[in-house]
Amino acid sequence: MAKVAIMRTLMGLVATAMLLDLVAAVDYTVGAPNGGWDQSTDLQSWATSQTFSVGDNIVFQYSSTHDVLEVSESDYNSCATGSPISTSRSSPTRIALTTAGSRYFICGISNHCSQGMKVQIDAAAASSPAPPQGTTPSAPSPPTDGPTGNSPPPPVTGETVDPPSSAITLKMAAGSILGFGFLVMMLLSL
Ligand SMILES: [Cu+2]
Repeated sequence: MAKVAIMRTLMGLVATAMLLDLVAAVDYTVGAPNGGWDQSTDLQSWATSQTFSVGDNIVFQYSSTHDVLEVSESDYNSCATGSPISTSRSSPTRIALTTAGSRYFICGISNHCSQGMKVQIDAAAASSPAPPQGTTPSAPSPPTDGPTGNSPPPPVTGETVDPPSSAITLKMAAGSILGFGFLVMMLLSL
């Protein structure tokens, strides 16, 4: 009996975690969809067109002729590559935005940074899920008696806004696999 209760609790927890993961986190592929981590993409315009929040991830995808250095603001401004906070040379590089604030990334190869291969990421505090105007998920009204003919069609409330990056599907897949693996491990240990 206890096992069944534990299993149900675990399954509920895993399902909840997967759901929260799906709703909350967004992967932003740098420069996507029309560009990338290279010298020909207007990376600053890309960054300012996005809204990054704590919990999101920044994903750099690049060829072997580039790398990713996280640097200080002053090193970012001067394209100084001598003392990076971190260095990554194997694409894809995935950066988790764990705190609010600004982070600075440059390419450390040759003079790519001064050619524009740099991006500032401003992460906002994780926003509470305040729905935009007009989509307030109010309680569904009770069904009317028969077809009155003048009630508007119900709004589609289950529709999610497409994230700016298509990488959310990868995130969902990874979360599902992790959640399922966790569940199996817990069941085996019982
Ligand atoms: Cu480069």
